[in-house]
Amino acid sequence: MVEKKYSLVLKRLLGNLIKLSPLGDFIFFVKVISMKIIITILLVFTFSLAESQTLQHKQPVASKAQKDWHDMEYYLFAHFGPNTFTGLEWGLGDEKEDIFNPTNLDCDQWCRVAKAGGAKGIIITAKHHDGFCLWPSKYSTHTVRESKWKDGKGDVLKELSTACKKYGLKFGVYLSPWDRNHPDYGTDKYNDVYVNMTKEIFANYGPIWELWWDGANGEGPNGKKQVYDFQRFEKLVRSISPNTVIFSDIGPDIRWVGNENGIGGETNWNTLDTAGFTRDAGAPSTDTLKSGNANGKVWMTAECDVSIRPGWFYHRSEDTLVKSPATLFNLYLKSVGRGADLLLNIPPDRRGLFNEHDSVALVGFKKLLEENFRNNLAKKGTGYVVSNNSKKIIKTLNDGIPDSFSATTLPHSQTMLIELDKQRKINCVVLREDLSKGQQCAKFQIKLKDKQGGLIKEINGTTIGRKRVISFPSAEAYKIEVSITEQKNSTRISEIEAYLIDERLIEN
Ligand code: FUL
Repeated sequence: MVEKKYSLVLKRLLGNLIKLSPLGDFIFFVKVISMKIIITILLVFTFSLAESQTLQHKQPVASKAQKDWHDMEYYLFAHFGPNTFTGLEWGLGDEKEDIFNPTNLDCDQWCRVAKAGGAKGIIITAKHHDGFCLWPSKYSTHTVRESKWKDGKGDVLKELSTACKKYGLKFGVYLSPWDRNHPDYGTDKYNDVYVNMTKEIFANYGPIWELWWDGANGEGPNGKKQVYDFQRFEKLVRSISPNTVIFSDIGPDIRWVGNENGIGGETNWNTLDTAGFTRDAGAPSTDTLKSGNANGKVWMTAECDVSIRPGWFYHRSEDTLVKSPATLFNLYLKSVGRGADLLLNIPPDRRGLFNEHDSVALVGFKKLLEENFRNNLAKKGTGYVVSNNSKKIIKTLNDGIPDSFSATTLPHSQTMLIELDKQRKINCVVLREDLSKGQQCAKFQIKLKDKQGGLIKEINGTTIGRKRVISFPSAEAYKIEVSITEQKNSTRISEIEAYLIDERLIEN
């Protein structure tokens, strides 16, 4: 195209020259040569300009492992260890090993409850800050092996990793860098210990889908603080298990959301700037972790961790304080519904079981999710992209399949429309953005309209991301118009859904 255009212009120019010259043949020769040179220069210039623009617009995107992790939406945390038996939240590290003695450990039961609660995986505290190892590590003398549980023959990681495989759940490990027991803590030797423990866990209990590096970093038994070799740890995990996603306050794969209440940012960019920050000290502010950085250089989705109880470990006194299914549903809206993932802690009790109170709440939560998101009213309508008063049907916009996104039309400032089959009462709209080319939408506007186009309600929001659930007091609507009012590059809306959820579940 470009070549043709420039040839035409040059032809016209040189053609005029020939008409004026008697040396026709010579001129013709010069004409051809110079035309070729000029075209080449123009082409090189055009292509390098285009390339530099592509590079400029190249945005971070999720790796395959990060995308798969994101699609899991919600999974469980299991805080278990000496604290379960002492009633502490942060063990001191000097607890007698015998204190760890579950009377009826049954990891199959954990998995059955997880499944019945709709969770996709379980991350266990293989080692919390007290240093006690739930597996018989060769690199510690403070483990299940030294306890009287199963005469020192027990291995919680073995039982849980086996059960997860059996039930089709992902298995994750929390391996606290902070260790209040290990005699080498605070010295270089401890980095070797941590590396060896990591190797041990991956070799004996893998595959490990998520590895959790907790941010708490205090003093060890000798009063010293550790300088962790996180670069070495990361290199190790990448080499032995490239598909594992690593969590820490600042990744490398998943970031902390900046609070332990399970609440994601209403503005939530999947990108973060990590330059200048370190894992053990000096993460970005909790607000930044919550919202991400719009132009952040690294893809790093937020994970919202929260416990079903006030504490992370089981305490009998908290049996009456277990979150209700409705509260969990609300947390789902504020985590997964804001484009993050939800990590919900269910602490096994002293028997080594998920407690009845927690199990009932979890199953109730799943029921609420199913009941309230079963009937996608947008699916019964017609999806369009609207530009300059004309509308074009886009079937994939409301087919209920988020990955069916079709990039047939992506005008710079776009409006999508769902016309329902009839005027319907709705109180929840779900938007999904295809993130395969990066996250783009910075501001959106939803207008609910009646059949004649009369405005019923207007809702403004910021980011969309993988999934954005917007709930509001019920309104009758025929049209749901979604406009992108500010964006980085063209936003790829992959799905619009509409629901009438139980009014009592909406916190407005
Ligand atoms: C924190 C820890 O100090 C808590 O004990 C808990 O494990 C929580 C998930 O992370 O940093």
